[in-house]
Amino acid sequence: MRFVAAFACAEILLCLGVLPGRAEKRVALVIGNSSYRFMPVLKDPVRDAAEFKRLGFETIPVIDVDARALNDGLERFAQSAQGAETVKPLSSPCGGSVSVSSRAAQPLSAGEECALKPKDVFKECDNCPEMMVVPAGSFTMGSPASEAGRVGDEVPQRSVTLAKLFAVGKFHVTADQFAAFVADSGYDAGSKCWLFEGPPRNGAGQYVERSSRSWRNPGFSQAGTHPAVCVNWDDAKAYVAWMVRKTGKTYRLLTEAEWEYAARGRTEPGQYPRYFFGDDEKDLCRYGNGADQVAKSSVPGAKDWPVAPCNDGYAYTSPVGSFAANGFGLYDMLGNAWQWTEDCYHDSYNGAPSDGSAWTTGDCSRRVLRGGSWSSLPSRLRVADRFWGFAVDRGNFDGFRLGRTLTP
Ligand SMILES: [Ca+2]
Repeated sequence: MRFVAAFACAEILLCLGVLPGRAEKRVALVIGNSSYRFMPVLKDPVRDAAEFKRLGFETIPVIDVDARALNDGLERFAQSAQGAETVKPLSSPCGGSVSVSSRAAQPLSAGEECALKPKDVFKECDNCPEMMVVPAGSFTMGSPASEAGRVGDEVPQRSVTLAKLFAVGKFHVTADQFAAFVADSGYDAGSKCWLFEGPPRNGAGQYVERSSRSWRNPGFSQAGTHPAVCVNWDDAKAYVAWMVRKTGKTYRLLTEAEWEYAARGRTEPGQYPRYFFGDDEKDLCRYGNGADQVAKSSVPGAKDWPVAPCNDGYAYTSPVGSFAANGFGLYDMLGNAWQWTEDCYHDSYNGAPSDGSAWTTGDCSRRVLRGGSWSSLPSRLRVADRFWGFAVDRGNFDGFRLGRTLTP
């Protein structure tokens, strides 16, 4: 029996050889095609082929040829390698990377998806959100008893493992992106929304539901690059269903565990600071848009808010990506607009899944919101903080970002 090893293989260089000491025959197939868009190009396939020949390989060079000649080369290789036993390749057949700047906005091919690695960014249709690949890992979900501002629904702490890498919206879904969905699908996202309103004279404001308010007109001025707000959980799910129809891919909301993992930006269990960047509330204004000095001075009814001791420049929503990213390269994981997740709300983690999946049993009229918003005080911007909303309610502080399962 011939015993053949594959080694030194790049995407477009396939080589088989016989293990030392058991040599009968060595065969190398070198494919160099400079028009491959998604694969690293061999710098000098002609030299590579010559080098294999010098090493005693029967070499089949297939370099910049048409489909027929490529097939001929593959056939010759198949005949020469017939009966050979292949030992595992020393490099992955999915070695490349995918960059949003170098590819068209179209669904990923199987090869592109296979090649993804953490911090790769892709976009699968025009007007669709950019997706960031985050690594697999484990983390400690919930907050320790010692954490300032901690609330009772953040316990018990537990270790959660995300066994596979997955993709997370680099930003919130923006007003422009939501508009593209509405225009394309005819979806009706309602005309009533909860707002924070100040009293006619000085005094504390309150949250009220108003008609004639929607994502188009949330009660403050927005550019298309701001997060879509006044969207309820059902609206977010409708957007997700549209993305699935449009791309054929596994778009979805993030699970609550995935959200907290992605917001932490850490892949090891441990005790973490309150915010993904540390504990100091003064730094909040570098990493996100929360209730800050400018909100306190310009939002009617907010003059008594115990806001962050800094100025982030925005009283209401801000353009997505205006602040520094976290360790996974994700923007606005704290502040700007609360983010709907898939999970039904429970008032503790007793019985919660530990594999990163969504908790979808129990009372599902309330769904989990995470991350805080432009109107959130520093304690509500803690990564471990949890909030909920009725799935049917819209608020001008609520938005969402996408998740996507990756294959394999
Ligand atoms: Ca702010």
